[in-house]
Amino acid sequence: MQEHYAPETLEREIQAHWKEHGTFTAKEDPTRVKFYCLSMFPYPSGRLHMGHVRNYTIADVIARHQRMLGKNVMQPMGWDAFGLPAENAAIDHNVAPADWTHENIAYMRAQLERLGFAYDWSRELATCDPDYYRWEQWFFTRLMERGLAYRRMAEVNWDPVDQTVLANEQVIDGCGWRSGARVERRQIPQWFLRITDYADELLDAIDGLEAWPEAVRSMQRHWIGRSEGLAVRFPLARPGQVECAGNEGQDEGQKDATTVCGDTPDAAQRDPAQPSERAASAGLMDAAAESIEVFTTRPDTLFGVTYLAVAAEHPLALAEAADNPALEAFIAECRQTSTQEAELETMEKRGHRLAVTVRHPLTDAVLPVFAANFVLAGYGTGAVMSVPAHDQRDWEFARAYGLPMRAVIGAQAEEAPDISEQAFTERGITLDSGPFSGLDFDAAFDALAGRLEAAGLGERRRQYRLRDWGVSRQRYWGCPIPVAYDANGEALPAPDVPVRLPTDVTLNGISNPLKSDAKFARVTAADGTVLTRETDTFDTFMESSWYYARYCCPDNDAAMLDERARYWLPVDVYVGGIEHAVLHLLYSRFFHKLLRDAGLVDCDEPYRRLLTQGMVCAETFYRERPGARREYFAPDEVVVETDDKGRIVGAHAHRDGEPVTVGPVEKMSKSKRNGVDPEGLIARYGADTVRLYTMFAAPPEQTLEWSASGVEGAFRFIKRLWRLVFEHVDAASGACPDPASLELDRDSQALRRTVHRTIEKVSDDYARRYHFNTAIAAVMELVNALSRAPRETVAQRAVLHEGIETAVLLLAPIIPHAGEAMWAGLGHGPVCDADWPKTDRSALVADETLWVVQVNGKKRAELTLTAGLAATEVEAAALTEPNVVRNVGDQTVRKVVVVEKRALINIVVG
Ligand code: ANZ
Repeated sequence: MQEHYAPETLEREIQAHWKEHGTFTAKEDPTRVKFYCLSMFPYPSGRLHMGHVRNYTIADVIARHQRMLGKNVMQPMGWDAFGLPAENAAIDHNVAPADWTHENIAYMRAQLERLGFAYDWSRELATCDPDYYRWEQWFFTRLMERGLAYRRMAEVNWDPVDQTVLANEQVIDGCGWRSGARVERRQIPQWFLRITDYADELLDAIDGLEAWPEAVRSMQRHWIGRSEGLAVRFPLARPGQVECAGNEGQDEGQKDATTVCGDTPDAAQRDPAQPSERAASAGLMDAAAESIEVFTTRPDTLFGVTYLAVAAEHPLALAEAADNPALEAFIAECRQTSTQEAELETMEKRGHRLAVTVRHPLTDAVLPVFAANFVLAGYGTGAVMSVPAHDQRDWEFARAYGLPMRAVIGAQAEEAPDISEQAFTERGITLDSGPFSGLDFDAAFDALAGRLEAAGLGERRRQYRLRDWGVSRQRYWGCPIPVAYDANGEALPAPDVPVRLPTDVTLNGISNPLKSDAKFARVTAADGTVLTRETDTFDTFMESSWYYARYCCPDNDAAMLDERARYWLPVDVYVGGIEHAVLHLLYSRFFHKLLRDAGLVDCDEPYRRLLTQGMVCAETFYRERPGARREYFAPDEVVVETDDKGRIVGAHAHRDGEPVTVGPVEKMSKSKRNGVDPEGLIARYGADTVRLYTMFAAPPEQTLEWSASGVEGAFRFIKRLWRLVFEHVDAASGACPDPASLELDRDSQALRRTVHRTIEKVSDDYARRYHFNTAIAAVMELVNALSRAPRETVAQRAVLHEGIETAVLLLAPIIPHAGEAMWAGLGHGPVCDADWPKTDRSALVADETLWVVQVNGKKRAELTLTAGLAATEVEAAALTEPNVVRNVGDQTVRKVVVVEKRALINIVVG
């Protein structure tokens, strides 16, 4: 017997075998059903952490299970290899980012191999490899041609001391991470992809993503944020206050004015640039600025408008600021503060009254205008009609600035709401709205929209929260944007795609080395003109937006994608972290649609099913230190004290025996020192134990709370199964007959029923619910039953044999190495190619049913009856059972309830 379970050598041997035989190399085969299983690829940070292990184990189990179901499975792996950490490491350790990245890739690849993942390594890709990013560059130039990539001014974080652009993560509390200087916001030209052109399709198609978690679908919906509303123009009452050429001689309050932002609604949707930019590009300040356009989703509140508020960077505010230092200071202050939407709700509402006033488009009342910090420059028109009675932000602002409020919506007709404490924000019936009173929301919307449209003062509009995707980054370690500029600053596709990123650079931590690289900066066009190269690189979300497609044909050096992408796509299941719910998943859905519209793929969505795994958490241990930061202890630096139920009640440090505080269970992290290094665990227990434990500890979507004793338990279980298998192999004499063809005694029938019920349950848990923890629990129960089973007769041994084989097959995707060894021990070929066991339905039919009999809800007896009896027969049997008879005594039987499904009989007496 292979007595000893020795994972270390066993796993290495089996991994070597897989490698040598190319077991997991996937080949396109149109005659077979394909299954593309994908995990979000890692950033090569240096070492795998437990979160990676969990993510990749989940996907691997799914992939191996699908293979056993007979699918043609492809499971690739690669590296999201561009990004800021490589630059930081380069500065800290004085290594080139490329070298650092490649070393990390090599190390982490070896770690992944040690975990026994069934990857097709022949498809491995790294996004920093020119063979990869050249196609991104090629595709970008196609997008430029089609007007889907364009350049405009946009804001960046500017460090005035280091004279450099900072990434968001380099801005700490508003200051540059290195210089400590207060960061400014600056406008520089940047590249954008027109994702807003796809806003409707991206939104509408979410309904079809039925195998995605609802949370992710709703986050995406919200991010796209389509609002149906009305653009309304409020004519300027004193246009002369704004320094605009071209408005001389026009009547004050003229109503059929043109819009202040100078855009058609259509253009505003195509390019929702900041209004200030749009205005500038439309030559606003030269044109007649005769009205302020607002966007509202509540036109029913129009009669309640008591003032307008514009963003600090709205052209009207900027124009007035030219000779108003106080306003200028206010605008500068607004620029400093972030305009995160979440903060807009909670921050103090502040504003500055402008000299300009407007007229209400229907009542003609003159209304004041404020520049206000709660109006976003980049949303809608950068201006809002303020209705303090019905909008809480407006209410707070009106309170602070002593502005009037007019209630125009009530819960009932003619019932004014109480707005003394807060705004009444619900929809209701219009009041005090002239001819528009007494209408519900929809009717008021229609009537007011119609009236304003007829007067040329407004139109219905769809507005999106989604902005075009800014893809320029002022960083070195990224894919060069394949653009060059002629002497006039005209942007042209780079004449020499692929534009290779120079890798022999020195980073000083301040400026982008591409800027000072004279060789890189110049390029000559086909006609001999010298062009200046773009030195910005792409946002790394660009590379991760299409890698799933390139895995289908990573070796094609003549095309970005080929017919193999049509075979494999869409991805059948995509496994990754919920933190990518919005940006990565939305960008790659968008990119997929771009690829489709370029004829490169033929499906509409990249990922059919999405599985978002939960965090891996563990206890924290710390000591407070007066005047210093908390000191955290790693789990191996403390001794924990537990109560008799195994719960942690206290802990002390190894080093001094003094107590440490047991902190909350938190996500494993370096800063809290509560991480568990997968490498150490694999060395101690083997990869199969780590895999089994991570799959057993929690269902994939839920948080996994780490437990060292759980790992130990998983290890013991594998050893038990191992022993069961090999003892059986040793004891077996000759071939086992198929138990289905044998006459079985009652116990063997029951055991066989357990075997097939387990197949049924585990198959469902694997395929439909992805609840591997309950699947494992079911196999554990089966193993318990098998260990106890008699093995005297041929029939008993046949059932035992079937049960043991079943247990091995059902666990093989989770513990693939031990699975291979045990399956080989049972006399078969590779388990990864074995057929997934099938339920024998005839084995499920019980010829007896065990009933529970209750009297007034209390269990009084168990009754074994022939299966399939009529309810009256069951009832009769229950009423004559001696213990039941005793308990009923001389009371009257009022009712007998027979619950067939639960095999339960309740006798109601009294
Ligand atoms: C008047 C009004 C009355 C509004 C009322 C709401 C309630 P969503 O649904 O998110 O699209 N708004 C418009 N542009 C804005 C900007 N640039 N910055 C800040 N707020 C802006 O929200 C649309 C609503 O948000 C609009 O409807 C507008 O306020 C405000 F009882 O107009 B509402």
